[in-house]
Amino acid sequence: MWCRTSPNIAYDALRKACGIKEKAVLQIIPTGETLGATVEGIDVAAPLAREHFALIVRALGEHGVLRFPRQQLEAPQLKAFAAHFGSLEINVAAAFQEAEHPEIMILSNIVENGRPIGARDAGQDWHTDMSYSETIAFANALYALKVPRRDGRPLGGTEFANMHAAYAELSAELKQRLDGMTVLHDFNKFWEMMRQRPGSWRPALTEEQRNRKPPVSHPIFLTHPITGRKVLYANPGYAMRINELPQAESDKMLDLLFEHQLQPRFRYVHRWSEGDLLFWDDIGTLHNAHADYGPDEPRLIKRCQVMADRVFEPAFLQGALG
Ligand SMILES: O=C(O)CCC(=O)C(=O)O
Ligand SMILES: [Fe+2]
Repeated sequence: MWCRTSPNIAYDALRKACGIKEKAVLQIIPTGETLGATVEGIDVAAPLAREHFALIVRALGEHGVLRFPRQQLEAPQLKAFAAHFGSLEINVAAAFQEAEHPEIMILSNIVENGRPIGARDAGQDWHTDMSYSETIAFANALYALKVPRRDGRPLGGTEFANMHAAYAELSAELKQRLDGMTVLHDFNKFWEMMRQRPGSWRPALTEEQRNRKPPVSHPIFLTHPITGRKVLYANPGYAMRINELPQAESDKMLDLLFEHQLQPRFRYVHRWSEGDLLFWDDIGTLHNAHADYGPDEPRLIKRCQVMADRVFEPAFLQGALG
């Protein structure tokens, strides 16, 4: 049974509709924008109740980006939460992993004793996490410890684009024409683009790293496992070409799709607070980390990537969608 969540649904009605006990109720408050909801009434560090798991999966499909405010998480708890949704990825670049917890990556511009403690430029252009991987990503969990601020305003926001909406608003002709086509994605595209930026810390990928993540193809339209609706699955960060089109036509079509998918009406910015756990759907969204803060405005985020190895399984969906 689908529990649509809305700020207007009273606790009691929501509880009854979902058939869950009083203390298991959590509140999902949509931003009212194209993406995003705040999840209240849950301590992410505590064991995850089955009912909460189901509500979170559904809300993730519906809202794309979930914010769990005021959390207190250590690496094991961040990992334990994320692991409910799929296997955890250890990034192929193997840079800035938390000691003892290689599944946790550190994103930061902080330098301690002359050494950067994290990747300072992670995700600073439009992309979809791990579209370059044979098994794609399902979700990403980012936990904010330090948020840069200027004049009291938070900087370093993370912006998202809604690929359910982008697909829905493609013309019928384009939907039909592209249906069944596939896109080639390459990890090295984004890596090299970032590497070319002035002052980049990134070394060229080694042959071994490139061999571990060779370019892969995925359908240009995916059926989202949670919503059952189609999404546009192509992104400027990793998409190289549409395999079924001649090169020049593919280039033109990708440019058109990138422009389409990043229109302001599909976009939503998350502005961070310390203690936010942000959990987003990587199948139905793109994102871009805003690089609008300086080296003396510290940002520190811990990140845990969830793969889409379980979300397509009937047993997983049964547990989440009933
Ligand atoms: O730091 C951010 O806001 C997002 C970075 C990013 O793209 C990621 O963690 O996948
Ligand atoms: Fe990312």
